[in-house]
Amino acid sequence: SVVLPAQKGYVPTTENLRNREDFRDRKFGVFIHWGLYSMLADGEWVMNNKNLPYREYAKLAGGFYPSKFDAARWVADVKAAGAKYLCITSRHHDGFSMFDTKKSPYNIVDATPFGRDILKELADECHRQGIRLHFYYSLVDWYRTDYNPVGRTGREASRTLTGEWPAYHQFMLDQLTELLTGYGEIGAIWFDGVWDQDQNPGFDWRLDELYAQIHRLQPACMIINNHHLTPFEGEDGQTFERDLPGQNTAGYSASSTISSLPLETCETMNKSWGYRMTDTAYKSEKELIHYLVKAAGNNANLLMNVGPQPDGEFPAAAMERFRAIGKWLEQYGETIYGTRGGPVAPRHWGVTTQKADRLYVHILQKEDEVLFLPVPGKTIRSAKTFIGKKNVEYTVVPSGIALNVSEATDAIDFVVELELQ
Ligand code: FHN
Repeated sequence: SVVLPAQKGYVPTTENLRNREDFRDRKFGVFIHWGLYSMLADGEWVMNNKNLPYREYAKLAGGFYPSKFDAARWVADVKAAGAKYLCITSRHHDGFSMFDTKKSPYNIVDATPFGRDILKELADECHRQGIRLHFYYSLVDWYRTDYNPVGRTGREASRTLTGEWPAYHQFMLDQLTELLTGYGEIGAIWFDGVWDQDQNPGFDWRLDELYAQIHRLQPACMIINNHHLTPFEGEDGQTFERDLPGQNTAGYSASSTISSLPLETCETMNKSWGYRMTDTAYKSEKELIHYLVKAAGNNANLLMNVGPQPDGEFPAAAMERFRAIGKWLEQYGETIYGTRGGPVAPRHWGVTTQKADRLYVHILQKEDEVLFLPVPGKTIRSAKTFIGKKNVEYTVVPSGIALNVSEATDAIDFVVELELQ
């Protein structure tokens, strides 16, 4: 019963609509969860999960010195993975700002010996290396005393809660202003945490004011809000956490629908967002590539997470997977980048993607010798293996196209390329 007013009467500008299509074309992004919590190596929720007193937790800042952080390296690694955008936590639920904010001393420049604005360094590199930059921004704050007291998380007895909500809202507004005026062109602001107040009847996040300010400062900037609901007016994209659109395995609200806005699925490479030393449960290269392909077949992007170490490096296991995906994309990128979900709904065997007159049939799991595509009325010029361009036999019938895929190999993704008439 949270009140979530939309940015009423929002009409996206031409630049915004262009940015949305550009976002869709990029298909693959890297999500970065990095903050003070990384030092405790137990995930980004450690403060809440371990009931850590916020004043003690804040002292981590005095020891934060990621000596190996190199923005150029990060962006180069993200590029080598084949990703085309990056979304980084500007401030997570712990309330620590990873940028040079003037609105609170609790930030990476003023409170750590490192003293560098890593968001600025990253922004400069992203702009230089052609990677689109998105900022994650938490609505929840476990540090500030003016954060609304009645929330689901982050409470701990010693904390004085004043609930001076308007001051907190103004703080967010001011910080968003800083993020949209000091870091060049921002592809998207990615909100998180609406759920923290969902047991607080009548609570109003006043998102409409935040949205209006973002669109006023950078009309092209997309607003994505990980609220797990059907998008509200004022939003420019829809994200699905650990879920392909419509799959609804991760608590996506039953009443929500898939919108016509650009879609994105975010997922972790292991099981954690923030760095967790004990989490070695990394998905295989094949699983991750399959997830990327399935996202594309569902007309969505994949935002794949990495949790950098406290020293500022990406974990070696993540780097291995980055390189593997990058290598795969070097070969198969044409069937992913710039495509949209194809005309055949995702199936057990795989998905289809489409770009101009090309239809790519991604066989992720070969089932039969003949694969039937229910695309009535479609005629094709040719059917070829994407790799090697060998002719694939096919039969066109009124209800669709039957492909002879008896020669499909057990490649990670066996792609048949159809040239449409
Ligand atoms: O609570 C956060 C979590 O720490 C992480 O940031 C993920 C990323 O999608 N979102 C929240 C949970 O919905």
